[in-house]
Amino acid sequence: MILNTELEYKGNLFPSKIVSYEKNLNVLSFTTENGVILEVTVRRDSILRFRFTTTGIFENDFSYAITKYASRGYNHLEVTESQDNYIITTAKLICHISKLDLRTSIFDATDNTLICEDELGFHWEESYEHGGDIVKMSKISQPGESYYGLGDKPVDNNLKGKRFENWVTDSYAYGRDTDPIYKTIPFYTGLNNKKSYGIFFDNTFRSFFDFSHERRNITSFWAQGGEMNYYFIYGPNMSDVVVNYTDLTGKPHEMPALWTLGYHQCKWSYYPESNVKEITAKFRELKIPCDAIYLDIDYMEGFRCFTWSKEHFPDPKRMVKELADDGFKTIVIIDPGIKIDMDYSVFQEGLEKDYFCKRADGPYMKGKVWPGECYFPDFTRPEVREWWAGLFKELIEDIGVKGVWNDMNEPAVMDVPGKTFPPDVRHDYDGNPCSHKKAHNIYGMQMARATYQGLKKFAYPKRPFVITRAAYSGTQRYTSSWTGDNIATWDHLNIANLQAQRMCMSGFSFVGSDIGGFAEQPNGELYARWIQLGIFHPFCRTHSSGDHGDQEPWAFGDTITNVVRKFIELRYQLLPYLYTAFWRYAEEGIPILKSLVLYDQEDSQTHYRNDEFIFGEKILACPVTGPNQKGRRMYIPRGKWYNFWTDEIVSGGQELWVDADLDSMPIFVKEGAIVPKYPVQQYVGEKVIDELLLDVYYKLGKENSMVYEDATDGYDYIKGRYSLRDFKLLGKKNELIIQQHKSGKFITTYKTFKLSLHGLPFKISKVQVDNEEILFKDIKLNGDNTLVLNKEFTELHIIG
Ligand code: MIG
Repeated sequence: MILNTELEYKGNLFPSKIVSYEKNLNVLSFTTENGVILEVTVRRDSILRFRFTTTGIFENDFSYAITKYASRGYNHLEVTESQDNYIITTAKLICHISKLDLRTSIFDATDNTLICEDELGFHWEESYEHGGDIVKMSKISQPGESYYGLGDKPVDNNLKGKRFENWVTDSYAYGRDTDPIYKTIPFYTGLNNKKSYGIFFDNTFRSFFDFSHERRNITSFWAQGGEMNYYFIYGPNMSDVVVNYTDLTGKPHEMPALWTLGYHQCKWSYYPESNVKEITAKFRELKIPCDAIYLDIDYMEGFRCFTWSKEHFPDPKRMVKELADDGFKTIVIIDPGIKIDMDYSVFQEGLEKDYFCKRADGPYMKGKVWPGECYFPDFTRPEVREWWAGLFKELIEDIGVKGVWNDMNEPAVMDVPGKTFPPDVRHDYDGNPCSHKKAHNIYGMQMARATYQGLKKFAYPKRPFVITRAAYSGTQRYTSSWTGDNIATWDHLNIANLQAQRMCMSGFSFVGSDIGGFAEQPNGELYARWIQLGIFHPFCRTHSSGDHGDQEPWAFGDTITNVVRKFIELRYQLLPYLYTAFWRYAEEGIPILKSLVLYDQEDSQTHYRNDEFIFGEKILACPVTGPNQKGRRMYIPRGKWYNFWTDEIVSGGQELWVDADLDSMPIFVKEGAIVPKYPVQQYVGEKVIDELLLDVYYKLGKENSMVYEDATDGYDYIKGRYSLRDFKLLGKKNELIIQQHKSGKFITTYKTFKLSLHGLPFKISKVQVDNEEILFKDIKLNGDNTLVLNKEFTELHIIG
């Protein structure tokens, strides 16, 4: 990582010895003889922030990534000195700071193991080209250490041996190893000796990470400007690292409406109106569940945002209502480029109010996108975001559009080198004026944020729904996201799997890929296999560029249609399960998908696994990733698992062959799980749920499960109108006990549970509910090990 400039007289500069130290509550400052200041903030026992300045003064402390809702506070803080070090001790960490050169080493406070240690530590190089510093950090990579995270990088889970760049980029038809692509999430977790920590380098300039690539025993990161400013987050469980990173950069501000977790259909483009109607009608005719239909850029008048093509969509309000009556939510695309056109009110207003980005010397930032020459709002100004939010009034409140899709917000510019703004463009950066070098990576985030504010306001009392392509850390607070312009190939199915897992372990769970591939045309088999993967992604949408042929569930003949329907139906059955996982993500920051390493880091077999993942808490899924397969080998994590299709029980900690013809895929359920299911609906809310199915998987021993429900939309849940069921299962040789603890004030429409008992090792002779023996005729015990009973029990005994 010692990247010297070509200019010989420049090179790495280093802090010298500490000459003064100050402590201000939880903020510790160390000043060196050559004027470097290191400020260490103890945010929590497990989270330390390191910030360096080389000029003796810090910049205004401002971050788009860190949420004001982040938890703070620690149980213990003590600073001592040894001959060579200052020593910071919290309840979880011990941090040594070398008096000689500010290098740090961090240890686990409970057993003194070394977690992470600087090599050169902080150093910098003066930026000859643009001024300021190129700020650098290098750390020692322990033998056997693994690395994960970094957002949407299209590579295998374990990042060891690779180098990456962070610069948000429109990447049409990217492939494996293309770097950088759409998102910048400068957060990684390291795992060594069964202990995991995370580093979040909160610097929005173009940045780089090198994981033992240039030098085998060194991991480093650097940025082309700004401050060396990073958070060290300790686990030792990787899931706690991810949870704490998500706490720091924010959880979704609200639950998504349940329909947003349904299936979405998209194409570039469905138009005119008659074509949209044909598509939606076909879903209903073929009984393939679908909740959302998308309008890509052609719905507009000459690609002008916030307009409708009179020719193709003469009466959008009527159309949107008719679609809604049939259960379809309409989602429209909105790009950042505003067409230069004096007769276009959005342009006029933006110009009058001086809301568009400008070049360093004053002219507007002019760039070509779909509408032709455009200007671009400076979304880093609060008043511009507010204006932008206001523009959604008609679209949402009047016309009834239910979601907005932000594309091209890298920002993408056509026909120019670099495919984006030049570096001199100025931004307000919320009162911290700067160039595009600093604002580039957060531009799309701020656009999505402004869009979110508009939807939140005008969709009220319903919940907002936004999708974005570009993102920086923290964007998950406002919006969902997709992985951009992938290709209809088997390798891209693998990439989609990796990207969804990686985004989830980077704090951003509401993601999915363009199912089937955006560019080119999948065959039916690839499409079906991709749907099988896609139903396990938090955001589930088919999208394609359209010019390569049709990509609807029925486009590949009946056999494929039937497979696709079967899996989308499964998605709809699992909605309460997914909704519960989402609630845990929104409440606690627990990722919705868990790569096996995140699920069981102590099992070193998981450290290099890519294909298998845990969906929610209890379901193990693994896509089939190649053609002509009748099954595949996969790794089953430790513990016992039920084959979802056959109920056969397998023991984990080993690789197994699993059958999976085209109409199947490897799915397992953790023993002891209680999985809630709804009946198949063609769209969320089609049916009143009059019974909740609980799939109960017997286990000898204990297991907890949860079911979260609410009104599926709106904000009542925030006031306590939700229903949370906590189930404790205890299986004995001759008895199965389920305790239910219910909280929240929401009353579900159903009165009964239908329990489906899997793997029960005994024949039921007696059932007791809340200490009273229930006659079989009252609980409807069916011959197939299902039983129906009142939802209000607190303790159920099923006795053999
Ligand atoms: O330059 O709006 O990634 O999903 O269909 C292409 C047209 C612009 C790129 C998006 C894609 C969308 C397409 N857009």
